[in-house]
Amino acid sequence: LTDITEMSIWEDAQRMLEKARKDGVETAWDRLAQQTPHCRFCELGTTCRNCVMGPCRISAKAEPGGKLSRGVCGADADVIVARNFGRFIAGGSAGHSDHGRDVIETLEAVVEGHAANYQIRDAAKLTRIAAELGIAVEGRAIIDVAADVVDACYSDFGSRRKAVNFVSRVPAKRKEVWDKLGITPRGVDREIAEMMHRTHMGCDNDAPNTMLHAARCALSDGWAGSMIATELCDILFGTPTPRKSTVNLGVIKKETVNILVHGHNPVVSEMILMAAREPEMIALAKKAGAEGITVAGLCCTGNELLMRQGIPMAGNHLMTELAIVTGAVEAVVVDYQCIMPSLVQISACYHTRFIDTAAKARFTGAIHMNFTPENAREEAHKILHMAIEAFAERDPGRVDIPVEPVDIMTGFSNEAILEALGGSLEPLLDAVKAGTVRGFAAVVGCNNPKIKQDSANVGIIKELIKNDIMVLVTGCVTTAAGKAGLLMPEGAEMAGPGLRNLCGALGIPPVLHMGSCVDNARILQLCALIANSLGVDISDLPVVASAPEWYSEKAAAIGLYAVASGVYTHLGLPPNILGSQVVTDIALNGLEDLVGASFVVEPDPVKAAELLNQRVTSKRKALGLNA
Ligand code: SF4
Ligand code: WCC
Ligand code: FE2
Repeated sequence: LTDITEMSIWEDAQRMLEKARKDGVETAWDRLAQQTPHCRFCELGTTCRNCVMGPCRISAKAEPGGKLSRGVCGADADVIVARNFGRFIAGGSAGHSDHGRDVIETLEAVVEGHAANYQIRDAAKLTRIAAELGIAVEGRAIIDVAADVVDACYSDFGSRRKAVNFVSRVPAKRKEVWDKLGITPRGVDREIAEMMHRTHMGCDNDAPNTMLHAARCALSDGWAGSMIATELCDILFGTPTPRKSTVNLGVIKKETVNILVHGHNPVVSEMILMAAREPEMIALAKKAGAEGITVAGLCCTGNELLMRQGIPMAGNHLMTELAIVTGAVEAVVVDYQCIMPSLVQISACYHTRFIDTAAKARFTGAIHMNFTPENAREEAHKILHMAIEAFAERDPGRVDIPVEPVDIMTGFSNEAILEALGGSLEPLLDAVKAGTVRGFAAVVGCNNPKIKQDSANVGIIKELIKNDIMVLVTGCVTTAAGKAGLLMPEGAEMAGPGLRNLCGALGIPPVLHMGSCVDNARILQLCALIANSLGVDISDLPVVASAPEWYSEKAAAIGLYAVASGVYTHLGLPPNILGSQVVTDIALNGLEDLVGASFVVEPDPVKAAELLNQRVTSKRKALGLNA
């Protein structure tokens, strides 16, 4: 891969890739070329390192029972692939859920009175969630209610429950499916630890059984870990409401001190933004010769601040390296997840300060700030000072900001959607029944340098809206959709007639931004709300999902909890499971019989959209609606 026009569909990316070459900066695409071809055994999922009798590998050509068909312990390809997949899912579930736990700890610090800079910004939502969790709210101080919510959320992580709290949101028919299979999620840490246990040598040596637990583990992420992260962040930072912002590398301004926030947990980035908006900081920046301070987002912490505060988005996963190459970034402030360690080296090529903030996600060569709910404001101030200092070191001769920003709309929480509809889902359901909106597709996930950046993300969305399927985006697909003009009401011109009319009437885009990756929990909840109001299961709805350019363990966990919740889910490239026919069959077919939905793998965006469209059609017909 040497042709820059084949690496990304975007002008800002292509221009920065050229500059990176000129500046001697290595990117993920360069390293992918060095790593290609990848180890075939690992690609197929048939290597095992779970004990030191190995490592073992199963030959793709091995006859059953023949040479190299089993590891030293006797595990065959099916067992090894299922175990590897199970641990992959456990990793992703752990990421989202530990993030959720950090948010609980922040709310707890507020309750205990030692996090002066955080507060309960949405008390009404806190009361609503408390009532949902069966906590008394009448006549009680909000802080006491919050204390009980903290306890209830912590209890979802342990071993004392038969089911996590928000299973109460799940349609009855779905609960029956889970109970019958024994995959109702009980506790987040429990399901993750059990996955590690089962995949130890000599435990779960039956691939289908391991796969079922992988589903349970993923469900504990979607309906507890991620859902808690979303709900408690709304309580702490405000429930998103529709607002306007901008996107692409053009949001980085020549004239301002530029700070990029990257990672996932808004507990850090909210404080950076708060400090950057303080008049004394802005005055300091002006004294240093800048016109002001820009805080722009990368990946999901960017999505969190975009949804709630309307900050501009500089880019998604594969733009994180390229954003620094503009030469106009004073500081990159990271928390955790999806942060390429290469950013430390790239920052060092410019005047950029690379600052990590989490004890659990440190980067060799970074400036480390130990952020806690207690010291957040002081640490944020120190970071602002560093960024302003760095501004003086910027070399104007090396600055290139390649494009003008594109306008976007954001902030479509379920609460905001309901409000826009006048307080009830009925108008939307009527539109679905009439076929104005034929169905919904959640298009989510990452970038992966194996795929031309955002070609599939944008390609699939465009095809879906043409077919009057309303698209919901989260995570890194957001930036892709935004850059393509799909997050503005005018984007509806690219939609089919039904969706175009509806968007025109409501003044909304055909693609709704619903948040970060943990905010896929919002989409789960929306599905449950729709299913409950129709008295059906989620798997009966004309709802589909897609992760066209996914790369991470977390994305796989999201995909699996979507499927296990009844949503047919497309992946643009397969997980490393193809070395087992049994596991591959379960993922692509077997799950359909078990949970009423399955995965489908298709690299071509047009073909993928057609498969999703067919699914929507068949679900509509089964509900007795016009196709
Ligand atoms: Fe090999 Fe079995 Fe050990 Fe895995 S668990 S490394 S297959 S001996
Ligand atoms: Ni979520 Fe994927 Fe982005 Fe990371 S931030 S790259 S998991 S979509
Ligand atoms: Fe994310």
